[in-house]
Amino acid sequence: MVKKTTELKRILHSKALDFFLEAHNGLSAKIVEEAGFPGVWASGLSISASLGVRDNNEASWTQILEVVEFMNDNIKIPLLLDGDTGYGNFNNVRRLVKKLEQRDVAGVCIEDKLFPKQNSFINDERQLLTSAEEFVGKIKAAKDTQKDSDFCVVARTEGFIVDRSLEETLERCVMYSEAGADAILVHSKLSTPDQIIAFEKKWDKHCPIVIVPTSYAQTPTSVFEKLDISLILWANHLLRASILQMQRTASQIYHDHSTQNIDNLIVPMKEVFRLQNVEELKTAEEIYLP
Ligand code: SPV
Ligand code: MG
Repeated sequence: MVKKTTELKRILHSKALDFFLEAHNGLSAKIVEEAGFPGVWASGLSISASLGVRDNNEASWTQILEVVEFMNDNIKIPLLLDGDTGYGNFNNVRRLVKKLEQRDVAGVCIEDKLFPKQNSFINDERQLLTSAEEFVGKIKAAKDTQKDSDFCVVARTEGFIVDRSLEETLERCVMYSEAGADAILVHSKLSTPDQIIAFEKKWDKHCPIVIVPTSYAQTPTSVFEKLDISLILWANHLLRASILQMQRTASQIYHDHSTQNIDNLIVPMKEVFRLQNVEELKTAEEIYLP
């Protein structure tokens, strides 16, 4: 069986454009896998939102780790953790990588902002970049810590999010790649892929490129295929789908004082049991219970 780390590395380096979908708990991770995706994006935004907190490192890193453990235990495909800024400095990154490897997580993405981070789509002045040098130290620390040479460290630049120039963003990413990053994630909050296209045209490193087309979701996927993008992260869509469905269901039940009119909004109980793999426990009981 191929290791999750090796599979993630293969996906990043394959010629084809691949897609990971977001998940935020064990159940949604399983749903991503069953849909056919080759990997899971463990989104910081989605995990924190599902815990009822903001995407500002309000959930501690060990609380995130606990959720990630449930997610990764429930899937065979690789999981790429959105590790925000690494939850501190290089030393926190080292400990994070150690704990992720102990849990068989395939890789981590860290971004060049300051801790505590702010979500990239919230416009305010606290979107602050760290120095390229400090971030290079984090990448090197992560790569020096990992024991499995296939564990992947994705370096994410928020250069465009904080309105830095193409030149500076490129310069940063060259440094990140040279520091050992296995891939570069270039984020943009524009409604068009213009920054990504401009970046990709000048990017002459072999390091694969990952993008998150949330704000420029209307762009046809063929555009990214031609651009030589390696991996697309659909970063928050199961969270947003579940919010809508839960709101509809809650409101219907509230207004009806009944659950009679919601069958088209919910799955049958047997689907819950299937996703929990109840059958396996029944079989095991036959073997192990007197
Ligand atoms: C996440 O999914 O938490 C991300 C992507 O970091 S974004 O929310 O677009 O910043
Ligand atoms: Mg995030």
